[in-house]
Amino acid sequence: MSPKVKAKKEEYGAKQITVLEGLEAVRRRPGMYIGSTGPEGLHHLVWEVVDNSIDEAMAGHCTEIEVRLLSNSRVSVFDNGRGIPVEIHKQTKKSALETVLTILHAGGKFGEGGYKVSGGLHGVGVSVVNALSKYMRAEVKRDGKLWMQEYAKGKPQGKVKPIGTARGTGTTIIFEPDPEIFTTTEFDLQTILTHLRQQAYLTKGVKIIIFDERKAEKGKKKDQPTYAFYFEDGVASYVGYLNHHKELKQENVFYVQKDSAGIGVEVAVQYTADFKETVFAFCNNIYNPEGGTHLVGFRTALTRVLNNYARNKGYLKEKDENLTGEDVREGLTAVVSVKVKDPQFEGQTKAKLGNPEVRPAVDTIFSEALTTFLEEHPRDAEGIIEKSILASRARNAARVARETILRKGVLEGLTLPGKLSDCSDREPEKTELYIVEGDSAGGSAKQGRNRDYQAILPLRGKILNVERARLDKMLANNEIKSLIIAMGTNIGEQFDITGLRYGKIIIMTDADVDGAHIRTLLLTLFYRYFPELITKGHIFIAQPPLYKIQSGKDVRYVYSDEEKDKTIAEFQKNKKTDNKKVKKETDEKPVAEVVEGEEAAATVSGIGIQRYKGLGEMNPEQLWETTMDPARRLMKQVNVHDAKEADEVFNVLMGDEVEPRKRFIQTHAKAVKNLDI
Ligand code: 0RA
Repeated sequence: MSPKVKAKKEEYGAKQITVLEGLEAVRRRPGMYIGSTGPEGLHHLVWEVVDNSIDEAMAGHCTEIEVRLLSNSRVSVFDNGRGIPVEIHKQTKKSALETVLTILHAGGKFGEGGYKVSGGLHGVGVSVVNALSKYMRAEVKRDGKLWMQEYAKGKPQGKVKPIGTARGTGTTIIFEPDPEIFTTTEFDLQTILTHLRQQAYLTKGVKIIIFDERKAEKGKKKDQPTYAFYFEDGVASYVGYLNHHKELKQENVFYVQKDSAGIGVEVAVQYTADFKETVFAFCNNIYNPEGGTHLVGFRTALTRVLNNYARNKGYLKEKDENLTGEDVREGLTAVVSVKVKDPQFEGQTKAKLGNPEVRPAVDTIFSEALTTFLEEHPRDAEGIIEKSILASRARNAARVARETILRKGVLEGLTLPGKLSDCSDREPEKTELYIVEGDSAGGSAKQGRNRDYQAILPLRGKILNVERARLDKMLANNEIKSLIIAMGTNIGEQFDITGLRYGKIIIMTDADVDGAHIRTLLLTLFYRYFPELITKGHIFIAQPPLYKIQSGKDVRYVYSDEEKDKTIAEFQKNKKTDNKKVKKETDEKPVAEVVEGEEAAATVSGIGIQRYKGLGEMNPEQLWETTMDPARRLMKQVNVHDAKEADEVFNVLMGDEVEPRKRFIQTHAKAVKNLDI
């Protein structure tokens, strides 16, 4: 054994072994560090590397970050910061660069107390990226030299060494995700653009450039576009972006950036004519979908300052009640971004900020600045206050409307609607209420059902279809009233889930645009007025088949175009086999002409295909077999996410603004091309 080798062996002391174990642990349980080994985890690698450059930018040492998507799933991230130090690190006795890239959580040790982006969902350190990469290369420009080290699965393939001279300073990290770890190693440009755009908004003054340099697939032309994000005004630019295309109630975006007791606070606000609130909260550039103490501080300050202003300027008279939090949030677009040294995250997904000291910091900085803004921009102030007062009136009007229904319809009458075909069972664990669109489908459902436990309530589509109907007006609508009475839960403050008469409430509409419209409306109704029915899993959507396909006596109902093609192919194959004329299979998809209506069922070499445009086209027996029989039917249980989405669609489809509605229909026209429009 040569002395050199021996010396090297001594270097691999106890410390080094734990290092290797650390990175081995990352490879053994990648999910623990990056959440998943699917596409999300894969992109996490990029976020992790870019975060380090963003830290350098936030510390004021870096102005530009370049992200390149290279061929073979490689990604390169360059920043013009100070460059990761390369000298020997005291504790590890290795180059600081090697330490940062090979030791878990070593990344922050060299910082000088700046805010780390790390600490939230990301922030596991670039060494984790290294461990999960088949190949990595780090290049550092420092002291006039270009330093370099390469790694494989996290292990250095040599020492950190100078490979040339360099002007300026900076760091480049190139990595290639390990296909042994990830289910896919293909990066999605859109995902990367969206994330980096957001990071650019949150890091004022940094320029992020993205190059897609991947080679085009065979036969596909591909240009290699460049994107650059640079926002001088930080989150104020973000709010402007969120509000483009929206009707504004406030001309100038409110903006403040200030530090208080070591907490950095940045807030931007602009009101629109929307009914919704769009507020994003971030801590150390990490989005907090569940909010947290920063959001609480922001909201309390907003309500208090707007009420004070409205009283002082006489918008609210003595007899008037204060504006509620809900009132001042209607039409609000805001971004709240805080920088905290030691962030604590809590909640279901560790995405809610918990630090208590953040709340008063945001409250103080935001309320002072907003008070000044309102004084200096009286026209904007007027727009905001008028919008909030309008929201308050609408809410009161809706409440009165609801209470009227409660008194007149549900509470006094208490008679079940005449068009309800009730079931005989009375135990909600067993019973189901089908809400059916249209009288003819209602007729089929009535005849096809099992009357022991299935009740049918037909709703007349036309009435529900009135465009631009407001939800509070809906509540006064007889169709909706019937539904509420049939369900037995009452509504509003009187809502009582123990009164629920059916365990399953099933929305059964046609597979066309009108059907989708009515479904959206019903889901919105449930989302806003009966959320507990959704969270407790009582709401379902029936899934009628799209086609009936028949070959001889073999009858199949299929629920998608894909399934249709598959079934036809299967039938054709069987036929060929039957005829003992087995030819070589081709890849060609079966071409089948579909004719609508039972009589005109299309035939493709003896295969009958019938497309169902509406529930009414099925006879009662078919409806039972395909859509209502618990043993055979397909149903989708509605979750809060679905309903929330429907609520958003509802706002677009039925809101006061015509433009977004037009846009929505245009952008979604493709998605619904198979439907009947
Ligand atoms: C700590 C100290 C210094 C630089 C960095 C960290 C640094 C880390 C990364 C990661 C990606 N890009 C980066 N750029 C810089 C330098 C301290 C000094 O020069 O005095």
